[in-house]
Amino acid sequence: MQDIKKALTARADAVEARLDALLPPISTPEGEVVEAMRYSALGGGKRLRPFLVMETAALFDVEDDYALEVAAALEMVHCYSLVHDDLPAMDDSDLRRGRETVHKKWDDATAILAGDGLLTEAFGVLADSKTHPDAEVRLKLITGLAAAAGSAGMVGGQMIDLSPNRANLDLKGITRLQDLKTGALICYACEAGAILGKATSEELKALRLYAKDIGLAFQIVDDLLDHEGTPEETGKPTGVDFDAGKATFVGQLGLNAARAKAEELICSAKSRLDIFAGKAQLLRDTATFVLERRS
Ligand code: GRG
Repeated sequence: MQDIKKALTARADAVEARLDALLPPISTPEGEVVEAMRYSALGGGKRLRPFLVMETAALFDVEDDYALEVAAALEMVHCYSLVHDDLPAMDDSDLRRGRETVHKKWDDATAILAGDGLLTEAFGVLADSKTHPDAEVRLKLITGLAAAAGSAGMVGGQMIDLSPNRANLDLKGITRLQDLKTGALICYACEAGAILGKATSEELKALRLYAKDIGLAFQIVDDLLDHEGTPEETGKPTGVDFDAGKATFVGQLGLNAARAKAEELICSAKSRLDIFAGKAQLLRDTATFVLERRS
């Protein structure tokens, strides 16, 4: 666990510096929204998605500078989703990454615009030739992110999460919801590394299956932390889904079976990487990290 934590921190520092450069503060009147974007994107978070982009790209010896642009763009989309998710119209949360949420620190309108700004900026970063010299690669990165973040991915999952039927979902329904809401961006993170690395279809398939397994395990662990974690550990309120009466993996399976399911998925995720042999060790360790995380 020590090595993976060190590797995560090193990648997170690089992503932080890149985000800082990509979102420079400005002093004109619209600078307030940039301040809110920077507040959301800088200074916190595990940076798991950027890490997955960079480590999957490393499997194919992609230059770190290219992978870092994609990692930063994806983190912008993730941060936008958190800012909007915390709004009163959605999860209505005051605490994120151990700090006041954007709409609490500013107001709802600024939070909406900050999220919109981050989402839009992300596609600008992917379209920039700094991200990759090959326009076809950039196009694949853009269409992939649009699919993962849009109504067939994260936005669709969030819609199901907010629907009146949410409380009555069965295990299949919860799995689909989470595949879209949380899994789609995690899957894109691994796909992006494969796109940058011009992976074979077999390699792409292996990474997609790995991502699907860790994405679901990530969500089950999120449910477990909602029950067993504390706001000090997670940096956000706990017991929220339970109090809201939402159907969750823990609610459906019970604590022990939910943990066993997460363990099984992590074991499966690691086996998906066999074709990459020793080169994928950090990605195997990442799977363990997803299972053991407390935040
Ligand atoms: C508003 C379109 C829209 C979507 C929101 C991702 C999301 C969809 C909502 C977040 C709510 C939530 C707590 C989901 C559970 C899993 C999850 C995505 C947790 C947050 O991701 P982490 O743990 O956060 O990677 P950090 O802060 O480490 O980046």
